Order: sequence, then C-alpha cells, then structure tokens
Amino acid sequence: MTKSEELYERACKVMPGGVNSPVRAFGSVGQTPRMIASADGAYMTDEDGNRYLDFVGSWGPMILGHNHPAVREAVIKACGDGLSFGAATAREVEMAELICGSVPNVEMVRMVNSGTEAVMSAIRAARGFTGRDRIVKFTGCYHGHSDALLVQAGSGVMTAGIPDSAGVPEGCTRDTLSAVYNDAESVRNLFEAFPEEIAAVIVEPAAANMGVVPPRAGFLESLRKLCTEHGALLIFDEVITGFRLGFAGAQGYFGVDADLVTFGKIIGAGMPVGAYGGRREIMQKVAPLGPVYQAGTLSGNPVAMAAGLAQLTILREHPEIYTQLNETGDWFFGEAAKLLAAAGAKAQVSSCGSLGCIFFTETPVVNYAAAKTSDTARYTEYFRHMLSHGIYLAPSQFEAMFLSAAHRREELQRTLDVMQEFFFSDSRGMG
Ligand code: KE4
Repeated sequence: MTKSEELYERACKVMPGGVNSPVRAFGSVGQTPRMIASADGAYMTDEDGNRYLDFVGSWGPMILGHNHPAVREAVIKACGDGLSFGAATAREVEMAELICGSVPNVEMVRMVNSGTEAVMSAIRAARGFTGRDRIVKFTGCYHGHSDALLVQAGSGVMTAGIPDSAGVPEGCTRDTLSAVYNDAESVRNLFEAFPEEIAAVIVEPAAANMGVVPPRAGFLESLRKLCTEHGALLIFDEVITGFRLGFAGAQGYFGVDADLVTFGKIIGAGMPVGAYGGRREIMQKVAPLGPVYQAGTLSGNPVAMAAGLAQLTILREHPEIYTQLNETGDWFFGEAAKLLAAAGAKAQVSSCGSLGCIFFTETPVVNYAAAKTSDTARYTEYFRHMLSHGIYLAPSQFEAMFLSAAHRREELQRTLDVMQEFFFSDSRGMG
C-alpha cells in the first residue's frame, strides 16, 4: 500500500470523500488521489516521493509557480508580525489600492476569504444596488457553492432555477435564471420575459469550469449592451481570469467593461483570499457605509494579504510575464491541436491564454451542452496515461490546465511528447 493510499483510507474515515473539496477525490478518474507533500516551481511531490509536473497549480493561484521565494519570504515575515488582528491593517490598504489601481471599473473593493464568498457578496451588492431580485447565470459556469448559484445545469431557460444540490431550498434558486454560454439571444429572451426584474448577469468571461470555453466574438459585448439597456449589472466572475489573462484581467484582455468584478486564487497566491469590487456608487452600498451587509472574521488577513501582495507586485513589475505566459499558452495548445489532428483523434483543444483543455469530442465546444458530449471515459484513460508519466492534470474533463511562469518549454515539450504517445497509440485502432 502506498502512503497516499494509506492516508486516503484514513482520510475517508474522517472527511466526506476523504477530501476538503470534491474534485480532489479523483472520483471521475477512478484513482486514489495523490497525497501531496510539497511543491516547488512547476512540480509537486507526493507522500511517496513521486514528482509530478503540475498543470493544476492549486486550481489557478500558482501563476508564478509553487513556493515562489518572494511569496514565501513575504508570508514568513508577515507571520512574525502576527497572524490576524481582526482590525484594519496597512497591508489591506495596499492590496485594495493595487486592485483599484489596476483593474478597470473597480473604484472600491472588499476583501473576503474565497471566490464563493466574493461572488455571493457581489450578487448581494447587485441586488441591493438595483433593488431587483433575479440574476442570470450561464449553464456550465461555476461561481462557487453559495445556494443561489447551485442551479441545475440545463434547467429550462425561462423557468426558475432548480437547486443542483441537496440542502438548497427551492426558494434560494427561484430567482436564478439560466442562459446558454455564447448565446446572447438566450439572455435577451430573459430580459424580455422579466423586464426590470433582473439585478445582474454573472459570467465567467472565459469559462473554465466546463473545460475551457472562450467567449465567441461579440458575446461579452452583447452582454454589456443588454445589461446597459435593461439597467442590470454585468458581473465578471474573474476568480480564475483575474490577474491571469493580464494585469487588468478579462476586462483588459477582451476590452469589455464590467460593473462588478470578483477575484480569488491569484490574489491570494495560495492563501485563502477572495475579493469583489466595482464602481464607487455600487460599492458604497456595502456595510458599514450602506445597507448591504457582508462581513468576515479573517477577511483581509494580513498573512494572506502579504502573500497576494508579493505575487501581484511581481506581476505588476514584470508585465512581460503575461506576454510570455499567453505566448507560451498559444504555442503549447497550438502544438497540442496539431498532434491531435495528426493522430486523427476524436478530440479537440480549447484554450484562452494560459488556460486550456482537451475535449474528447468532435462537436465544436461553445457551451455546456457541447462540452457534455465529451467522452469522459476516454478522458480518464488520457488522465491516467499522463499521470503514469509524472504529469498531473485536472482529474476531470470539465476543468482546465493552468500554465504558470514556472513551466519551461522543455517541460511543455515533454508533455506534448507524452500526449503524442497516448493519441498515436489511440489512433492505432484503439477507437
Ligand atoms: P472558491 O470558493 O473555490 O475559492 O471559488 C469558487 C469559484 C468561483 N468562481 C470561479 C470562476 C471558480 O472557478 C471558482 C472555483 N474554481 C474551482 C476550480 N474549477 C475550485 C476547485 C475546487 O472546487 O476545489
């Protein structure tokens, strides 16, 4: 029995599924999750000493790679000053000024402890600002596990949201409407069906929770126009894209203005941090300034702020990191697409900058329904092949590969070689 197996056996006795977040259980790939002991740069090492080239990067935070010295040193120093005060601190001010000074349309920001909390709070601020109750989300987009957003994927476009989880009362999702990603018409129909009732449309500007599905040309612009026309707020959920696609996030990358933006992951550099922000007139509705209540014992935690500030400062001072990251993403996912074509694989690459995935379907993947045509059994075989060669991918077809500044060309080339081995063996009559 490996140490991972032994630890996982113990974990399953005391934690649901043996994990603290479902995807980590490797359920959809039917493997024992690897118990990770340490990580550095682009690599993670498990409790049995196996080393993996990591394409999960803690689901996005590790844009500079794991254990970056500047981040590590900042955290160690901050710890020496004390872990938490439950009081205002200079580091929170610096973080808020950095975010407001770099992200368009964010004049005020509130720090929270996760992406879920950021989105939940942004939705509440949008409802408080507009005085409206309904919200629109897109099937296949994930915005954390707050009740109102756990809505059945594919629920009827015109009907009230149906909970997608036990324990969520119908009342919590009644005001959540579902639209189709990359289909602005499905949003227009909702605005026409519920005039002056929709507080906000929330979207992953580049979807990365159904696999990676970039916005089609004009889609985000159409959402902007519809929200402006109908007095609703456009919320960009940038928990993944924020400070990944560029320092100005998806607004800068796609050139579309949002009214509220949510953040997570990269702004914490691996520590528990989320944030939401927007125009002053909206954020002034948030307590203690305004009537929209939101609070948090550890919000703006000084150690977490130190980690995030260290990472964001490096990104601000070295904008070439984004150029390299996006160019490397274009090259890597471009090469992957070529090898799939050469192998005649029933699969396709879908990417946006340093985010990407391989869908095991030939249907062009522009939305959730198309993503769901993927052959998840084939993805499992691919995942296992890559893992057996020391390459750690997301243990689910419906997640993303996250490139970091620590991934070097030679490691990416080796990854492509291992992919090639799979797809060419696949093409030799393996279906
Ligand atoms: P957290 O509460 O997990 O920090 O953030 C929720 C969230 C909100 N918005 C977007 C666009 C997100 O991608 C997420 C969380 N992302 C997943 C990865 N697909 C987290 C991984 C996990 O659930 O363990």
